[in-house]
Amino acid sequence: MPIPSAILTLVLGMILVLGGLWIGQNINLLPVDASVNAPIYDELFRVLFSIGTILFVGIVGLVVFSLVRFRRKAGQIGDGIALEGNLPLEIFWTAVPAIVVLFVGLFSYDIYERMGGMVPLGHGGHGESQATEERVWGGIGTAGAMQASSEMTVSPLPVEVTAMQFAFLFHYPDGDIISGELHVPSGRPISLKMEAKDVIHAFWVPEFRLKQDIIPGQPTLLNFTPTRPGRYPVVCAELCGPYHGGMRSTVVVESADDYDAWFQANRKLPVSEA
Ligand SMILES: [Cu+2]
Repeated sequence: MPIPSAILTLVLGMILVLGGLWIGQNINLLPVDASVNAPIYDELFRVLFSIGTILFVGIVGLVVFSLVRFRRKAGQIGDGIALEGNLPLEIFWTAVPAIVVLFVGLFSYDIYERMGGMVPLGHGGHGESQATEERVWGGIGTAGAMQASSEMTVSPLPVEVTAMQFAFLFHYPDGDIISGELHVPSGRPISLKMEAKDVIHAFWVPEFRLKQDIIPGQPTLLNFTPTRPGRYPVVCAELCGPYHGGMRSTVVVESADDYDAWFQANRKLPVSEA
């Protein structure tokens, strides 16, 4: 007795969904996670990867199956049967993508909020900018940074980032250090205030899962807490001219002691408070 096609479709559908979920949970395509924001973002990526795998394998599988199963038989000429209108099927294939898109949209919003994207800006480690009522245009607030250190006794480390064709410059107001590499201590919240000199650039560290535009004349903020010592690339992620592809720097995440040593060796100003 042949297996009814409805049962077969159901079983294949379940295998597809379970397989997609397994792949999303167990196959990791991303670089190491090196900030507090990274594991939050990775949750979203795993879900998107599962959905993408299910849709890709399901659709390509169906196309290949149809190519083989409904192939023209020898001696068969003329048009196929005229098919038109199937209301339940049309409702089904409209509703499923609508639900998937709605779910992904709401979930993305939730992740962005948990990373600090919805926190009002201007409350970072740049007290002086608040005094002058300078307008900040966008960025990631301190929520993601705060989650890291449950004891919020550590104040965020302020760093001013200047982007230009084709380099990043990092200025540490505390010690008046200007560096081509971003040095940050692991475990401490960092608050970047960024502005561009010429055209729009973007600060992107894949290991941090963070990316923020840097705009001329409109400062943006990016708050994060690095968690894993190492050297990670800082990549310009906004096409900014002919040498955009070479616009890279490095973020060096070090232990508090190593960072202090670097800071003391490079600072120009005496620091009032530790
Ligand atoms: Cu650039």
